[in-house]
Amino acid sequence: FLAACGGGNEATNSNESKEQVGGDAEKSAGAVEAKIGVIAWMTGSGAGYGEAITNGINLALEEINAKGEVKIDLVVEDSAGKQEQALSAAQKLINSDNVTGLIGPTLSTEMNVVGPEADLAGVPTMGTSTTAQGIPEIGDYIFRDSIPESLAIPAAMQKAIDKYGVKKVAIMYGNDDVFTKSGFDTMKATAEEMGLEILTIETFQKGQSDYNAQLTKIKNLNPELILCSALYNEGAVIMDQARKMGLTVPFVGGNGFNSPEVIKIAGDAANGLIVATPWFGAKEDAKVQEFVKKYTEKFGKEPDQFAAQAYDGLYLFAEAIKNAGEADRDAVRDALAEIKDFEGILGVMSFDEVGDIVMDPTVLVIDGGQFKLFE
Ligand code: PYR
Repeated sequence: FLAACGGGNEATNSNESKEQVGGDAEKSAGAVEAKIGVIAWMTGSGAGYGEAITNGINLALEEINAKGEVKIDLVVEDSAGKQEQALSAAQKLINSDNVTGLIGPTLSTEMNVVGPEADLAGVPTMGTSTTAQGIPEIGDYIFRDSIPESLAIPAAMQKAIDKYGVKKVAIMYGNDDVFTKSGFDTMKATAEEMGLEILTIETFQKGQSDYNAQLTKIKNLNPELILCSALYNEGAVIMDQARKMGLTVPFVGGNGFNSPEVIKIAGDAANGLIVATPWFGAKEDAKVQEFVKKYTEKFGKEPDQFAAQAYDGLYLFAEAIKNAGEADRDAVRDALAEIKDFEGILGVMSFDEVGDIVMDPTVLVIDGGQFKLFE
């Protein structure tokens, strides 16, 4: 299945890029050519992440190849949200496709196995949605352009606490995933630092469908805020079941929870979810608005943060390849590390000494079925 799926995507993507190069042959003369591998969660309960990520990357690819300074060929592989599948995808991309760099995988859980492999092989790797603690620290070749939970969650919690005068919280988290566990660690530490009373800590697992036991316990304790570290599928079902039992307090979630899929699954029950993110599509910024317009025209829906981070992720690679002047893995790794004040749709980006992005989060809330600025 993996080979068939990867092969299919590869064919589509290389046809696409061939067409673009063909149509722009003169401009492309002298362009630095490079192959980039993408590992994304394309099938199953988190397919919404992979769809947004590959859409964002494909839009960036079209623009970059049309400009003609760099010619990128993409090879896309599905990880299905699974460590083993992500790892075999990475091995294929690194050893058979001989990619210059990797974008992904989608989950921190997957990056924890792909990152060491890519680092050992000396393949520059950009996580565009991996926000757990310690991801860029995996090695010198591992970067990310998504802000860590350790920055995003305290920003969202602070705003929620200021606005609602919160003193008592309940925490829920998935205890079988690197990102949801890392988000929980930050939520607990931040609540303690802020002097909040933690009424209870409840856990769940991926794919769980009934959260009534945890939510009944939480409801009986009367928290003013629920801190919930979840991927969108579990998070949306939790909110739906909470609202159905009359638990109407706001939620604070992390990166994986920040997806329009939550609104699609939970409807009005998603109202009151507070998240911090570098991406806000309604920002009054020409570059942001042009991206939103093009993306919406091309894919028939608005981009989310996963699309935006992936779009900027390919641009960061294009910039590094251009500056390196060659598709050599080491040269591109060094050029990525040297990027300073790159103007993306997420804002002005630089990497710190470990390869983590330096960016300020914006706090958003779902209100009336839409993500809005939380003020
Ligand atoms: C992560 O796995 O890091 C996400 O943010 C989804």
